[in-house]
Amino acid sequence: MKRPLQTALLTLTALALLASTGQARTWADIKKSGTIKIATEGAFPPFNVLKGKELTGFEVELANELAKSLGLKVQWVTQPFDNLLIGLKSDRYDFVIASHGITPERARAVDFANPHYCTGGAIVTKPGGPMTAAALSGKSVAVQVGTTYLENVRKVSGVKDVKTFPKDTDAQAALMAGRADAWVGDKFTGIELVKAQKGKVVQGALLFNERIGMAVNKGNASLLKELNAALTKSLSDGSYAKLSGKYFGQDVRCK
Ligand code: LYS
Repeated sequence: MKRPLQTALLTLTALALLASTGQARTWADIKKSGTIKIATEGAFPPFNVLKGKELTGFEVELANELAKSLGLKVQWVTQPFDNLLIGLKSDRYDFVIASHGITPERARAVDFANPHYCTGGAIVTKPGGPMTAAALSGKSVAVQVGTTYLENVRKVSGVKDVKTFPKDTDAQAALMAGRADAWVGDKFTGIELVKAQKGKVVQGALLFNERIGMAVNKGNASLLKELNAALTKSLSDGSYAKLSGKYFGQDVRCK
C-alpha cells in the first residue's frame, strides 16, 4: 500500500460521513429478541482470536459475560479490523469489541462505552534494533492498517518507511522475516510475541497510551447504558479481575 496515512484518513472521514441506516436495534429490541449480535476481529491474540472454529480471548470472554449478565444469548461475527466500524454504521451487528482505541476521529462516527482496558502502543524489535522513538529514525516499521499504531508511527519524525498490513500478525511476521526493523503494536500483544519468540525479539519504548472501548452505533444510548452498567458490575464484583488475571497475570482496567 503506497499511501497508508492518506488511506487511513480517508477511511475515517468516509466513516464519519457514512449515514447510519437508522436501523440500529435499541436495548428494547435486543432484549425482546433475546440475542445480541457482537462483532470482533478474531485475529488479535490475546484479546480476540479465532482458533479453528472457536472464538476466544479476553474481550470475547468479557463480552460473553456481559451478555450473560444482561440475560442475552450471543451471536458472534468476525470481520477484518478496518471493516468493523463500517459494519457497525450499517447496523450489521449491535456492538463491536475489538480493541478500538477511543480516539476523537472514531468518536465522531460511533459512540464508545466506558473503557474496558488501558494499554499502549509499543515498539518491538530484534535485539540490537531500534528501542525508542528517536531510534526509529531511518528505519522501516511494520504496522496494521487502520490502527492507532499507524496514526502514531506517522507522527515519529524520520521513519524511513512505514509498511502496512491488513492483519497485525502479518506485521509481526514482517519483523520476524527481517522485512522491517520494528513492529509497533499493543504492549500486551508485544509481551506475548516476546514470549513466543523466546528472545528473538525484545520490547522497546511505549509510543503512546490509549483507552480501549466497545463501540455502538452513533446515538444508540439505550444499548450503551446497558453495556456500561454490565461493565461496571463486572469491574466491581470480581469477575473482570478474574478474567484479566487469567489472560494477563494482572488487572488491565483503566486506573
Ligand atoms: N488498539 C489499536 C487501535 O485502536 C488496534 C486494535 C486492534 C488491532 N488488531 O487501532
